[in-house]
Amino acid sequence: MAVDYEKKGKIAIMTINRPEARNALGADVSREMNEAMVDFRDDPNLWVAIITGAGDKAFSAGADIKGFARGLDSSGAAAAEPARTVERVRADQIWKPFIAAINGYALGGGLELAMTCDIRIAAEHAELGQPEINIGIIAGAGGTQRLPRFVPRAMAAKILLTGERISAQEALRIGLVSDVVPLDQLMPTAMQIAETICQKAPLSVRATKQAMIQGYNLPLNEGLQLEHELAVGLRSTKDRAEGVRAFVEKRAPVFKAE
Ligand code: DAK
Repeated sequence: MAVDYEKKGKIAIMTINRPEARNALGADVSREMNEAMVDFRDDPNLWVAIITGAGDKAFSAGADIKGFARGLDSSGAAAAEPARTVERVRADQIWKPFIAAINGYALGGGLELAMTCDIRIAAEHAELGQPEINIGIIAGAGGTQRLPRFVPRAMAAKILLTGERISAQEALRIGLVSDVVPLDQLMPTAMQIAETICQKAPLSVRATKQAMIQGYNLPLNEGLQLEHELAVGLRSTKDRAEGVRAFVEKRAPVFKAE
């Protein structure tokens, strides 16, 4: 399998599994990641997903450059397929939250995939970058658009225009990741964050993500309107009644995504 897909309670774990190719995003990864994404989106018992890479070298080194090379050797059409992986696998089109556990290199499409996740945490030795310009393409799966929105513009420009990698510590400093931890703490930390989110009201979590993502590109007034509509939509949920009742009764709430 090019992607290992596990379920631990309410948490789905998607592990890109091509460590010998630095978890490059070939067509097989694309297909299996899409299947996992659809299952996660549609399974009511799954509330949070973690994406990571197999081994300790790479989260993902990006699109499969050898696939590009094969495309150059033939019609050229095949070259487009690996690149589309990162475009199709977009965690920011599913309102359940995603955590990227960056266990090594996150380069090109690998970083673009991590940037579609809501929370990014990195192992201490991880390196992040957009090296596409080294091979005559651009960061074409969202990199030129998301990176300047996520970090200060001067830093985004430096990363995108030099193709140089930055360290996990530098990624933390500029706000591209939220946490840097020793490698052996990476998955425990990701699981702990996921479990914390799983204790919250899931419809509230999803509405919050939707409001953040859809609101980002709206003028403030329209963003506030969207927020208002999502807030009103939650007023009649069973989980809201349960959350309020549990607070009054001084007990932990039992949320059911209803
Ligand atoms: N693709 C295919 N194979 C890769 C690979 C990749 N991206 N990265 C590494 N590998 C393979 C290597 O070829 C090598 O294979 P063998 O020689 O063993 O057969 C094996 O993985 C180990 O690699 P290294 O020997 O190089 O390992 P190191 O630890 O020394 O270095 C590295 C790791 C990740 C720093 C280095 O391999 C590297 O620089 N890799 C390339 C990273 C890169 O340039 N990534 C950007 C790819 S372009 C688009 C949408 C999206 C995209 C494009 C267009 N459109 C919608 C149009 C996205 C583009 C990209 O992501």
